[in-house]
Amino acid sequence: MQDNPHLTKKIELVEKVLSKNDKEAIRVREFFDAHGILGLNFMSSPGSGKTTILEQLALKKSFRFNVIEGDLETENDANKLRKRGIEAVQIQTGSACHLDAFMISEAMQKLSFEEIEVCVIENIGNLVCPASYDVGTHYNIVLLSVTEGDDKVEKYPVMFKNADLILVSKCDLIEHFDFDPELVLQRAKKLNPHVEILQISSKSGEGIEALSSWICARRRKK
Ligand SMILES: Nc1nc2c(ncn2[C@@H]2O[C@H](COP(=O)(O)OP(=O)(O)OP(=O)(O)O)[C@@H](O)[C@H]2O)c(=O)[nH]1
Ligand SMILES: [Mg+2]
Repeated sequence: MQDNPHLTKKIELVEKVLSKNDKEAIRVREFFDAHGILGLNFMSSPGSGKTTILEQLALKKSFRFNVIEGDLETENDANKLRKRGIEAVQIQTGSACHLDAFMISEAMQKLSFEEIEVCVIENIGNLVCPASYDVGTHYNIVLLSVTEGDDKVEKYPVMFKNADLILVSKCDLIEHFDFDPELVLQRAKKLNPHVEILQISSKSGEGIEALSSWICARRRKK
């Protein structure tokens, strides 16, 4: 096969961007580690319930957290969390389909970390781009709502391969959909044998306590 110089150049450019991002992500993680903060990256398709779960965690008050919100437009999600007493910064990417470590560093300047134990990043809603960018967090939490279908693990393997915890969200609706959480676990374990899975519903409250405990168990020493 002949070399395509345009393709080679594009690959080199993408690698350069990713390696710059990785270095910045290390700096973000160093900041978290130096300040005893647990960094969590929440990722999923749009509308699978990320913000609603964060609102539930805010009501529960099991740990002190702040939030960096990512969306293409609007300040809506940050405002929802502020109403619950959570300090939140909204990043509006305009067109970018993921957050990167530089955006996180900039947003962190606007947050106070003194009393904070956990910093949550709510990434842009999609199962593709966010999976490729380290944003300096310690764990990836990936939501898959029952309304999306249990085949998504196989269709979007990069996202689920990098998940530490999968939240099967909107499980209050499970009886209305052909969704098998056991199948999700089997498929996810093939990609990453260490992955954990929890069923959760912000409507019924199922799984909120378990998620809260999962996070509390991973808090750093202040
Ligand atoms: N039935 C049901 N609906 C839910 C649940 N969680 C969230 N929803 C609804 O799903 C919709 C989207 O929820 P969000 O929390 O905004 O989803 P998101 O993942 O933050 O969405 P983006 O930020 O746009 O990516 C809202 O109408 C919520 O009320 C749940 O557990 N059960
Ligand atoms: Mg949201």
